[in-house]
This record gives sequence, structure tokens and C-alpha cells, in this order.
Amino acid sequence: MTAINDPALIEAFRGAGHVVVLTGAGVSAESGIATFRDALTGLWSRFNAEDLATPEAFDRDPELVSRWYDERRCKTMACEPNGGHVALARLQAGMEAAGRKFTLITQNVDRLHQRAGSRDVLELHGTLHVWRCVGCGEAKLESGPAFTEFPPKCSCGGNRRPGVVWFGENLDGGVLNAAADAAQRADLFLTLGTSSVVHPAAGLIDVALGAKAKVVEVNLQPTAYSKRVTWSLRAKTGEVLPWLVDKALAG
Ligand code: BV8
Ligand code: ZN
Repeated sequence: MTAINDPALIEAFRGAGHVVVLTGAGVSAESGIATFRDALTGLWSRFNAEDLATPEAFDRDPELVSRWYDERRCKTMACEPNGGHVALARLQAGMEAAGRKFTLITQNVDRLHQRAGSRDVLELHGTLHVWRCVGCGEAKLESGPAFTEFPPKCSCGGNRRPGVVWFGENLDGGVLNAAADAAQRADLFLTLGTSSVVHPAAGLIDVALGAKAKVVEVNLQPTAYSKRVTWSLRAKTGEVLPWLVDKALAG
């Protein structure tokens, strides 16, 4: 545990030529979006996230799985970005205005970072807001109300699935390479609101550590990386990030 006002932490922010950020579901928690492992409440509580978030689950019961994802899509649209999302967008704008580099990598599928103003976000696990046909591959942004049929159908007759990466599916190679490249080049790497158990996303922290970046973790619970990072803060990202970004961008 490190006191948040460690001057070396603020110095690391101010001196970083390239800041890289990895976010997880904890960053969206203060917007009212259940974290991935708490996502199954109410009628979904009898399921385990990992059991629904697989291609096998969709093949077995496309109606059930598409209902869960469309419910999450609609819930996300009703939520707002929180102070943590806004702070990260401010950090990107401030660093890029000063000619410094910034990369945001997210495991989240809710697009709250983009709604807060973050640009060029690397979405490792895709998004709830794009659905594609398993038949012809047509992909479309879905920003309307809940679907009326489950699974939603494509004009070709194929079933449409959420544009997320399920367990057992490969991540988009281009996105993963860009994320690994950024982690390799980071002077300062922030890992925010993630239990750091899902791979290859969590492996990006190893890449940053291996490349001798300074690493800051902000997470309510300790993780397998908490003892290996430079600073590990047990705090809410929505509370800590606005303060940290103010300090980082001042002076
Ligand atoms: C793949 C989309 C090749 C769907 C998701 C190596 C080692 C071990 C396992 C593997 C490995 N390589 C591959 C695997 C298997 C698997 C995996 O990692 N399994 C885990 C469970 C062990 N990985 C894969 O299958 C990946 N594919 O590697 O392809 C391959 C191919 C075939 C066979 C093998 C390999 C694909 C993984 C992508 C899965 N899709 N999402 C959907 O969303 O439904 S992952 C899902 O988990 C979400 O995206 C989520 O973001 C992500 C990670 O979870 P977190 O974001 O960390 O969320 P979580 O709830 O866990 O934690 C939140 C944290 O926030 C908590 O610690 C909490 O304390 C904290 N918190 C809460 N509130 C706050 C807060 N912190 C701060 N402030 C707050 N306010
Ligand atoms: Zn189709």
C-alpha cells in the first residue's frame, strides 16, 4: 500500500513521455455497471459469467446469451461515464497537447471511455455496442432500444452475436499487438480497476514490468500484481484519478 501523495508518484507522472493505461470493469463500477464477476445478479444470479461468455454457450442457447448481452448493452447506455473516465480523457488531452504520448487499453466492453472523450481506445475484448452476423459477418453499431427478438437476426437469416471476445476466442491480433507495443514503450503504466486474472490482458502488466516501466495499480482489492508494481493503491478509481490527473497536469 502506498500513500497516494508520494511525491515520487507525481514526479513519475510529470516526467513520463509515454503513459499507458489498462482498465478493467472496476473503472465502470462507479457508473453503476456491475463488475464482470458481479455481473450476474437477479435472474442471472444462477449463472457464472465465464459460462455465459463463451461461443459454446451462444451455440447452445443463443436466445439466453443474446438476452444477457442485450440487457447489459441497454443498461450501459443508461449509465454515464464517472470521474475516473473523465479524468483519463483529460489526461490524454493534456499529455497530447504537451507533445507527450498516451495510450488507453481497456478490457471493458461498455464504451464509457469513448463517451467520456477518450480517443483511439484499444478495446481488447470488443464491445457490447456492435453486433455481428455469425452467417455473413455483417457488423453494425446498435444504439437503439432492446432487441425484440432473441437472438436478433440478420437480413441474411443468420443469428447476430455481440461483438465481444468470449473466453476461448482469440483477441483481435492488431489490437493486441498495438497494446503490447505500447506496454513495451511505456515510461509509466497504470493498471486500473482490474482483478488482473484474465489473459492475455493481464500479461500486458508483465510486459510493462519487464520493460522497466514504473507501474501504478489502483484497485479496491489486492491482485497478483500488487506486490510487484511500483505503487499499489487500494482506492476507488472514480475518486483517485481526478486528483492524480490534476497533480499530473499541473506545472
Ligand atoms: C485467449 C468480454 C487464446 C465478454 C471478456 C493464460 C493464463 C490463464 C488463462 C488463460 C491464459 N490465456 C488464455 C486463458 C484463458 C482465458 C482466461 O484468461 N481465463 C481466466 C478466467 C483465467 N482467456 C481467454 O480465453 C482469452 N482468449 O486467450 O485466446 C486462446 C484461445 C483458446 C484457448 C485458450 C486461449 C479471451 C479473454 C476475453 C474474455 N472476455 N469480456 C464479456 O464482457 O461478457 S473478459 C471479462 O473479464 C471482461 O472483459 C472484464 O473486463 C474482464 C476482466 O475482468 P476485470 O475487468 O478485471 O473485472 P473483475 O470484475 O474481474 O475485477 C474488477 C476489479 O475492480 C476487482 O478487483 C474490484 O476489486 C475492482 N473494483 C471494483 N470497483 C472498483 C474497483 N477498483 C477501483 N475502483 C472501483 N470503484
Ligand atoms: Zn448475415
